[in-house]
Amino acid sequence: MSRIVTVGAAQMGAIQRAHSRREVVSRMVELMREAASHRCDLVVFPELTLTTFFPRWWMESQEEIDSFYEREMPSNETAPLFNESARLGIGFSLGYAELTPEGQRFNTAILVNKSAEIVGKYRKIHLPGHAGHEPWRAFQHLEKRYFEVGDLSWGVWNGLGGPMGMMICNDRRWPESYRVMGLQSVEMILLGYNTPRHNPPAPDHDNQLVMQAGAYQNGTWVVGVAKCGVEEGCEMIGGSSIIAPTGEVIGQALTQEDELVVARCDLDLTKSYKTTIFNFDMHRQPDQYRRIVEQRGAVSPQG
Ligand code: CDT
Repeated sequence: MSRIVTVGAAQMGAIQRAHSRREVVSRMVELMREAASHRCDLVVFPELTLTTFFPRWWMESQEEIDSFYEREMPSNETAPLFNESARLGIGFSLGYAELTPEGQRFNTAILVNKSAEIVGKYRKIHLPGHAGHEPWRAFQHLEKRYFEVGDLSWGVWNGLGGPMGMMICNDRRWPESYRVMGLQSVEMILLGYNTPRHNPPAPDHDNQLVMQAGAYQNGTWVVGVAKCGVEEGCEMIGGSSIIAPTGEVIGQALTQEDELVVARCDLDLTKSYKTTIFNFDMHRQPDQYRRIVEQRGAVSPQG
């Protein structure tokens, strides 16, 4: 049985506030068709794909805030994606703002198999930015206002050719995100991002290095997919990348627009890492890592 998974990183260009979900979904269906024509097993869409990146605005009207969330998945507006997935026999992952029947709000990603069934769900854990209005910023980053911390940890699921997991945007900067999945033998991590070129407090932070490190240190493929371009005056980075377990970038988007990057990923490439230098069972020393789960912030050395 083949261990090759052909993946399409479906980078999306800017989505303005005036763009309807129907317009966005039709762009996504185009990318899905292109992926199918390249015989992709699955196609990966960005974080919060269906609307503009709304946490850039301080909003007070609940009705206005609610307009950015999905109450059901699939819905009338997103059904074409699921229909096309089933018709073409292609899986996908999709990020969206989730409003649960209990009124909880999460920054969510789902994994959908080739029969258009949702097989996995992840809710973003590392929410960046701030919760209060900070008018000095050129734009807000209010994920801490609009979302709760995810409550599902990081799962790993079979069903698309090998064990796959998801993380979302800022998670990619944190080694814990990768390692929780590494400990479940993940072989491909799918992640979407919306990253402003300039985060006002720290405009110089690197993007790709973290994904390369996470891939190598856990012996896994990583597929990082941007929503990019100039959205409502805010420039967001592209550079969607497919990264091998070697840590090498083997495919990368060149534009800041809708663009599909395709790679044939041999999941068996993960093996030499997982069975030698990163044989976790042989080499990890969890007793010595207690501080990681027992402490949140950094302390200073005594004396
Ligand atoms: N969407 C998201 O998580 N973006 C963050 C930007 C941080 S700037 C406050 C990122 O880590 O790319």
